[in-house]
Amino acid sequence: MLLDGLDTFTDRVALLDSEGTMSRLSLLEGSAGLGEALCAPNVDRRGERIAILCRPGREFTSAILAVWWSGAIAVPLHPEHPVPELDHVVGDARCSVIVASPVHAELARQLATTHDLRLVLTDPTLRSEPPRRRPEAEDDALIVYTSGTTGRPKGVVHTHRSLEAQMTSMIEAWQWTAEDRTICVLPLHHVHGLVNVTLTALRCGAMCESPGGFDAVHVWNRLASGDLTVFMAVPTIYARLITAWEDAESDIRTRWSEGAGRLRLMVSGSAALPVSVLERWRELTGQVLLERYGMTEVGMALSNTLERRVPGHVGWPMPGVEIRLDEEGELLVRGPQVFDRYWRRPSETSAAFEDGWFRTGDVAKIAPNGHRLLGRASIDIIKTGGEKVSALEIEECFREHPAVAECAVVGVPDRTWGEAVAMAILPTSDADPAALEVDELRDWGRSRLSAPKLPRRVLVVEALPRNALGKVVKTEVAERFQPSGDGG
Ligand code: MLC
Ligand code: AMP
Repeated sequence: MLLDGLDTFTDRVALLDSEGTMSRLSLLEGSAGLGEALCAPNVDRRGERIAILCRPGREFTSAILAVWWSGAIAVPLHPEHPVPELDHVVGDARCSVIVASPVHAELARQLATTHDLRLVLTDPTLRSEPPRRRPEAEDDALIVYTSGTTGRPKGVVHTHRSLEAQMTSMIEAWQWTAEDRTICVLPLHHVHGLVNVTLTALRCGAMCESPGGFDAVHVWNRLASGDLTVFMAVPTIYARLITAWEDAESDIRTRWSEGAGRLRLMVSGSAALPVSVLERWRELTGQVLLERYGMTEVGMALSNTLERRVPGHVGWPMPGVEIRLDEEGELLVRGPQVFDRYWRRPSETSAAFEDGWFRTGDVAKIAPNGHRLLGRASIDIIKTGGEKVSALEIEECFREHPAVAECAVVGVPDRTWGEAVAMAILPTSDADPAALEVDELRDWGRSRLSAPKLPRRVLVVEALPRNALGKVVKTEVAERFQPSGDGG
């Protein structure tokens, strides 16, 4: 497992962040030292939930390993999220400790006060021998929050065994080795950035760069540098890289294209990859993006292969994954990668499984060249920029807005974001029209909802379309939004 293998390749570089490189040995000892601090002065943390509010790079990676050395369950938070969303996660997970980077100390202190948590700051001077006692494979390791069709985001519990199964499946399918070097531009509170990129690189002795977020010019320069072998991102990121290339001078374009052509693998996932993006990327770099399909609950389920990549298709089951699908219908998944349960939601957990198979809620079709995804069963789940958001959660929030009497949220196609959050509003009788401008609504929502949930398009209506039972007809709401090239 990941912790057991950390003392291999000890002299190799584990990661590169704004402070420079860090060897696997330093990471091993540093994380063990932080793990001790989490348990000081001799508290058994096994099974407790520890929130992580850390900068990507050495601080985040040391923190998650430290949580695991202590036997606790990691609950990664996104430091940019508004306080109400962080409160929901920390409260729902019933965390007892928060480990934070010094730059996030103030926010961590606020959360610690509200939820009565012990606060531990990352500290580069901590060092220790790794403890002998390791978590068991069946122990809970991670809770990541995901939006659903009911209520607020829920916690998806992965064990050490399910994470291990995900990592080894990806290592086998995509032939990761210790020679690989990658860059993580995705957030670490989702499986894509956390498991697929950061932990899998660590698991096989590869190196991971952490610039701390996505910046198109920086990514192009790193792709062009010759230092990287593997790159993984969501379709929106490829779309934005294409835009940045088109905005660049011709000598820069040539350098970027030539350099990016030398990576051994570029993967796209978390949302449908438009064939137009795949084709344009091939024109710019010579790389054929390998598209795969996954989900927080199941890790990576379907993937094109290194040898065979079919545009518009998501390929075949990943190693260890079993799928059930009649010709066309809801995709069901089974295998050791699948999560254990939704945190403290037994009825939602049992509703999500059918005879031991996990119901993905995605509609798929078996095609001669691999599987195709046709969409989601629920119209209330929107994927924007690779982030899954719940229309119902956004509606609930905006119903509190003084100018909003009623509202209905849908996802509408968008070239950059895949889907854009669009909201039809029936205003209150005395609503100030200026308050219904999209920028005003976004600003109002910013302190309540994370960025992907803020509406990009708004339509003021005189009535919402309803069926005979009085239920809003979302398909009709979506039709009222005229096609638009780009949500900005
Ligand atoms: C940011 N914005 C978004 C957004 N992210 N709007 C809609 N959808 C999103 N996902 C807003 C910002 O608030 C800002 O608004 C404006 O867009 C431009 O911001 P930016 O700074 O340029 O965006 P950036 O921060 O660079 O974010 C874009 C992104 C990010 C694509 C890098 O969204 C991202 O990391 N997405 C990936 C999410 C992910 O990891 N998903 C995997 C889930 S796991 P304003 O008003 O402030 O200008 C999973 C399983 C699997 O799905 O299969 O992998
Ligand atoms: P999340 O719940 O954030 O993990 O998102 C998982 C969802 O993203 C899946 O259920 C799919 O709807 C979607 N998804 C992931 N990969 C792909 C893909 N390659 N094509 C289409 N949809 C995808």
